[in-house]
Amino acid sequence: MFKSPKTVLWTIFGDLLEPISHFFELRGDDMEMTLRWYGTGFDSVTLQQIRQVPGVHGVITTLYDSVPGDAWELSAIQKIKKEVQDAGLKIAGIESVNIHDDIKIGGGDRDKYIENYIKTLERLGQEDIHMVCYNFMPVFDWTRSELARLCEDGSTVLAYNSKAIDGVKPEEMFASIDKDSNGFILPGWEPERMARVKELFEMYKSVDEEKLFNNLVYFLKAIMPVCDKYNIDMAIHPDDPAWPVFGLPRIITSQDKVCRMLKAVDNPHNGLTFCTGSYGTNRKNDLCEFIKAAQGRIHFAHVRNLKFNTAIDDPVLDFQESAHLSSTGSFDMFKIVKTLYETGFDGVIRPDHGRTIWGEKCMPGYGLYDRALGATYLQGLWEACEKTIDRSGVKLYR
Ligand code: CS2
Ligand code: MN
Repeated sequence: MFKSPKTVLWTIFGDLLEPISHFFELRGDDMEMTLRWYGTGFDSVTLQQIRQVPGVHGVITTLYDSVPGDAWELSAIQKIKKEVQDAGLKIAGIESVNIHDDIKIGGGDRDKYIENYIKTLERLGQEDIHMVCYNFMPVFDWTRSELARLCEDGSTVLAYNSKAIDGVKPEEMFASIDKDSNGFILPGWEPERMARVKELFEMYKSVDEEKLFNNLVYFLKAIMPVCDKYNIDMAIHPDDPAWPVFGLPRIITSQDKVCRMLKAVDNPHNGLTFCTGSYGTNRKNDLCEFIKAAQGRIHFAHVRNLKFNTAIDDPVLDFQESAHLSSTGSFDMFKIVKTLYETGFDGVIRPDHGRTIWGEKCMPGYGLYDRALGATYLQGLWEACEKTIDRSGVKLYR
């Protein structure tokens, strides 16, 4: 087994150091396994349950009732931080601090909203939170045609069928998502936002890919000083699916486009959420080559599997989310984890959407059970890497 001195220390004294490890960078040079948690009152999963998932010491959370554009109150950040710590966990990062549409569009009020975003980052930094996931998708966050497709084993999963999506009007998309959501408000599909769908489409009319890209660069350049000051890693989430939908531009979709973005603001704090299930929707993306190309800039990894049901040249694209295991989907999950490992990734990682299993009543994709299985599986793959691959010469991220 090949281990750095820090990891060796952790291996010997881990039990003793564990209670204070949340307050110092004491863990080994490992990745940090987490679960996403939406907050009390929003999530069906409790912190106490998450605490019992082996190897999970942190959560990824947000102020779920915050509105894009508002500066987060320090007291609200402190409150959720305390709640998480009282449950024996730590906040490993935020997903998401959402971006106001004026910033994406380049509207008249963008500087005001960027100022607010900077205030939020400052306060997160003051509270020792150093990773922020966000996305730059116009109007819709992720898009699926079904939230509960029935699988052979009786579980249900999120699915995408291009024919079904092509037949839906954007303004009907919300109703179709809402009816399947088990009564939960899904991230990116908040009713206030969806009430304005037509207006939003109007606003984005003059925004093409190039304009959206320039607006992203403008935003990133403005926030880098505060990220430098507080050591905050910004981790942009890919567009899901990774191509334009409903005629709206999408720019975080492929290796070329993402590398251009990383170069345009060439600061290590300008980095990625590498979401395999989002980039992987586009079968032209070679996930492992992409990870190598983004080496050093992947601050957050969402690692999940997809199962394609149509051939690569079929005009109809149909895929569904699967369990995390390679054997249940189309991706080679070991190769993905191994590539992350070999390229020095030691950031925050989480299983992504899971299946709904064992009769759980939960937000589609965000039940406890299948994500816990995913977290355990991913840690198994990671351990196999640690025990067989020498990365002593590899520059780790942090
Ligand atoms: C996605 C997104 O990873 C995911 O679960 O479905 O909702 C993601 O959280 C956002 O795009 C990040 O801002
Ligand atoms: Mn994701």
